[in-house]
Amino acid sequence: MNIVVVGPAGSGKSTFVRNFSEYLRDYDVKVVNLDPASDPIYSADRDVRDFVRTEDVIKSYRLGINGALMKSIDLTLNYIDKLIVKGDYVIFDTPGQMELFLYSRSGLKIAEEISKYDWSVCLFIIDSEIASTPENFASIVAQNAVISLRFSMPTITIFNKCDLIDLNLNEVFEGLRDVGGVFGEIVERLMALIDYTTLRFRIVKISALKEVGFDDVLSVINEVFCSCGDIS
Ligand SMILES: Nc1nc2c(ncn2[C@@H]2O[C@H](COP(=O)(O)OP(=O)(O)OP(=O)(O)O)[C@@H](O)[C@H]2O)c(=O)[nH]1
Ligand SMILES: [Mg+2]
Repeated sequence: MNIVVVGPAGSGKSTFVRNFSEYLRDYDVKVVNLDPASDPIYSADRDVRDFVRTEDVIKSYRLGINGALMKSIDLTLNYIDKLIVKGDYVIFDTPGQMELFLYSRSGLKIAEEISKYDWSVCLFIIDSEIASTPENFASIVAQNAVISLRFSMPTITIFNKCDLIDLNLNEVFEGLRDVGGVFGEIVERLMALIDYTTLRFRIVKISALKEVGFDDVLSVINEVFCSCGDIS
């Protein structure tokens, strides 16, 4: 199966990819770097930077950093056949600028190509600190739904960096009930979305750095896989 790791800049995607692939070493696990802007911190079986490097795109196309990142993702699409690989678990690391990947046509095409033949799941890696207020938690629920819809993949939200903050989601849920006014109405409706996202399965808290919670990640992936059915 394919595991596509997405999340905001610095949330710990690459650290997760490095350590989770090591955790899965008894399987045929492959790692693919889809971030054209940074060298992988793991040994990649496929690396987009063999074909597209954002620093070169800046020079060749005389673009600023955001334009170059967009262009890099467009160029990545040309090499997608060379970047897709088979394995028991194929883990894809994605660019830090999640919105460029998520909202661009090329990003969407890349996700489509990845999930064409094999069952695919998205792991949405979030820094636990960001999830610690009711408002932010609600926006994460909304983002989870956006990722599922855009990529047509079940999306599991993973709360990372639990070694730094002990996220008490019961408190966050309590806080959500107390939010009033217009925002309260939005939150109330948004919470119904939890039933439609993989947050209903289980809250998964991990430390990608300290390798905590990886058993949970694997079992929730398998739960989602089973509930979606074998589409082979
Ligand atoms: N304490 C702690 N630090 C972490 C954890 N996971 C990642 N980090 C740190 O967070 C920083 C960013 O980690 P990366 O793995 O590069 O994050 P990323 O999402 O790949 O970043 P970009 O690709 O730049 O968006 C690094 O300094 C990591 O060591 C964690 O579980 N706990
Ligand atoms: Mg990274």
